[in-house]
Amino acid sequence: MKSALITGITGQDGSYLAEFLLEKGYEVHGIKRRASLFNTQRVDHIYQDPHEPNPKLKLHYGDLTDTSNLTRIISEVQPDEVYNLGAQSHVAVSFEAPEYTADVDGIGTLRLLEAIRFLGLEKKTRFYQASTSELFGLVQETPQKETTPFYPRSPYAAAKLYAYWITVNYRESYGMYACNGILFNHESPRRGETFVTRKITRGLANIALGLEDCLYMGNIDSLRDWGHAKDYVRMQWMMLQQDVAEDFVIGTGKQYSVREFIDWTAKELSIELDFSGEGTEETATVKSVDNNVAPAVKPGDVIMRIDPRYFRPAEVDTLLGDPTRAKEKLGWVPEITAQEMCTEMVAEDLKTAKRYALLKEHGLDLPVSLENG
Ligand code: NDP
Ligand code: GDR
Repeated sequence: MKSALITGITGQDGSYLAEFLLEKGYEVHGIKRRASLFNTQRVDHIYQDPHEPNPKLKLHYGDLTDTSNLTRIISEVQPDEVYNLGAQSHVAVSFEAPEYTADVDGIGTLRLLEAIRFLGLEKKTRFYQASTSELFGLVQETPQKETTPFYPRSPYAAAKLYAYWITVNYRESYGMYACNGILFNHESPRRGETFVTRKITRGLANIALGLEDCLYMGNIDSLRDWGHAKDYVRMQWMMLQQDVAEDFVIGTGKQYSVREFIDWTAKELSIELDFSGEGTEETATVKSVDNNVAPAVKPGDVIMRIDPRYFRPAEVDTLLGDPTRAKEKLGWVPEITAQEMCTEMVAEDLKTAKRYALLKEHGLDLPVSLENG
């Protein structure tokens, strides 16, 4: 039986990857951070009681900033594969916490690679690094592929640039099977609530049911290549099953604006929107609505405004992936379109909003914050 260690197992990708590897018969180990509240919601459904004989999923307390902890866990687990998905992964937050982001996302990667080498596992343990399309930043060619020059535009991207190159360096210096998946944005109903797609699906579902009034957005002209996290974790595993370690760009080859994603989401909720105004004055007003689906909304309601607080000091305006190499060499193609993903996300967020609306109707407290992210 193969064993895998996943950093970031409590995150979006980590949870899908853990499910995927368990189905493949792996023993899966994950690193979770100590938090003052439970933070394992995304993996609770696959959690196995450690008192049961031979649990296939084991969680270890740890942190990417803690070298001795990482070295001890790797020494205990002796993993065949390490997936480094742990990160301070929010681009806007990285401007607020640049040093911490560099430590976790950049040096954290070095700590893992060095632990593998120090423990003499460099010929046994294969290493996957969660690299990102944010490396392309201020894009130098369109679409972006493996040979496109990098131009990071945030502390997050600069930290991930270090992680990218140190992964290449350990491959070249020590003959490690170490590779980078340069992944474009991928989303799902498990996406963190402050990333743009989930902020939109959750926010508009809440507005449809009267739990919120208005969605406040940043730069809605921004263009992204959005895929589904399920398709992308399959690819992470495939990258570690080759004869030779190589880096791959993973995207869908299609791009849409944030404004289009807002429009799709509204349509899923049977709301027709009218976008008007420019720049920070732009708004989205309800043109028509089916009140069976969105009972709290009426024509004329302004349900989206721009709030400059969500603008970033430097923006990545456009990203579009060219996944040709992944298709030709690995036979990988994305199976879920961005629109299908949006449909799934809205359905899930609407379900949750209905539960909260019911609680509110009965004068009960809402179990989660409705903070707009
Ligand atoms: P999430 O933000 O959903 O998950 C990040 C994970 O990292 C969480 O489990 C989080 O723990 C953990 N983490 C954060 N800080 C630390 C730390 N100091 N030590 C250990 N673990 C930590 O990200 P995604 O699942 O979306 O992304 C996975 C990886 O892929 C990330 O590295 C991200 O940068 C990268 N990436 C993501 C893309 C995307 O579109 N989703 C695209 C390209 C790359 P906790 O739950 O406790 O917060
Ligand atoms: P990104 O994702 O920065 O691409 O990083 P995010 O969803 O945060 O932003 C995408 C684009 O939408 C614009 N935007 C807003 N973004 C947020 N979060 N909130 C808003 O209100 C808002 N309004 C407009 C942003 O400016 C941006 O242009 C994600 C993360 O998962 C990274 O970890 C990963 O590496 C990259 O994708 C690929």
